[in-house]
Amino acid sequence: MTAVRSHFSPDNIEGVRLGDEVYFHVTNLEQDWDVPHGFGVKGANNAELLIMPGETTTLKWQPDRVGIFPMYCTDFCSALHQEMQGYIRVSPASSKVPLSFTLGGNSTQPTK
Ligand SMILES: [Cu+2]
Repeated sequence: MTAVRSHFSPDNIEGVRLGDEVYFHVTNLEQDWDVPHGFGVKGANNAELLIMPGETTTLKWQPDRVGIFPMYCTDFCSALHQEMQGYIRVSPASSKVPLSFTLGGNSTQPTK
């Protein structure tokens, strides 16, 4: 995903299943050198990321339950910092929910 003031893209992820290992590769697309972004997921055991402009870093996350998990920017980046967030839905291991992701309600789910 990408991070630029003031959103992540995508910011809504479906189709993760319990037992999956999830790798978030987050790229900071800022043009200004002094605007790092952070990235954290509720329930992750490791600390959040700090991503400098132009860089990509990776957070590994293994959800421990079914449910909705917020992800968010953890570094104050602008007046809209608190809007820089999104959600991941974790479904049961037996679920058939396909992996899909959206930004602002525009589905980018691949065709079957
Ligand atoms: Cu931020």
